[in-house]
Amino acid sequence: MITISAFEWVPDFAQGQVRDLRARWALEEAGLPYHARLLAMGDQDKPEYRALQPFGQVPVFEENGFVLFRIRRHCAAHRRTL
Ligand SMILES: N[C@@H](CCC(=O)N[C@@H](CS)C(=O)NCC(=O)O)C(=O)O
Repeated sequence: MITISAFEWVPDFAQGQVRDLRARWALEEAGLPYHARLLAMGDQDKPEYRALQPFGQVPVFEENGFVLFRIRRHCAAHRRTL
């Protein structure tokens, strides 16, 4: 199962602008099931998340131990489907 990280909460100005949207939209369009890993405030600074995304940003794409944190590469990873 694919997991995409996202912030549990963002301020109004950022609603609909956060980059997990692109990955999630692409997966929805492709009909690929995924799990959203929602980060609470401060979770992005925890060592376990920094190990996946050294800048503490979203999204991170995870699938069977394969991890990506650049959004355009998320789509490239599934280019045969997308
Ligand atoms: N190059 C990264 C950029 C990701 C990015 O800028 N994420 C923003 C949200 S749109 C973020 O997590 N910002 C929080 C922060 O930088 O602390 C990508 O394309 O995935």
